[in-house]
Amino acid sequence: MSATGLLLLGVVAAVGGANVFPEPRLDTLPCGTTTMNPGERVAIQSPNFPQNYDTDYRCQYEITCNPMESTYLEFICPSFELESSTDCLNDRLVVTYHGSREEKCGTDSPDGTITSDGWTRLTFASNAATTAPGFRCYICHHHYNTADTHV
Ligand SMILES: [Ca+2]
Repeated sequence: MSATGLLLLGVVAAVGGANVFPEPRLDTLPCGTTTMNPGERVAIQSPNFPQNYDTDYRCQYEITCNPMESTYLEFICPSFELESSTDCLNDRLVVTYHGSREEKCGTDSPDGTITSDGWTRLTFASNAATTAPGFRCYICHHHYNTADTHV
């Protein structure tokens, strides 16, 4: 059985948009730094998902793909709901990649984000009051020159 084949099946199923999402046992990334290989897919999610996340929580993910200059990452976020606040001052997911830094909260999801190269840093932080169901996102690693995997 090919691990790559399973990953591709998962991607195809996700693109199909079916309710039946035959989710392979994806690694849910721990906080911290991760290196991905071409074609890989990982998941990140807020603590307790789909139950409400914790207050006073902070987690940073830094993901690097090699070779960084010929790859990019795509975020697919089927679920995204943080506490909504002006300028996302209360709870937020900060999505950073080279050339961009965005603060996401409420239902302003990073779904569909394409990074400029194979590097990103995501920081999820909540304050001392009011939580929400949070998020679950998939991060897909693509090569610029393999159009067949670019969905
Ligand atoms: Ca909050």
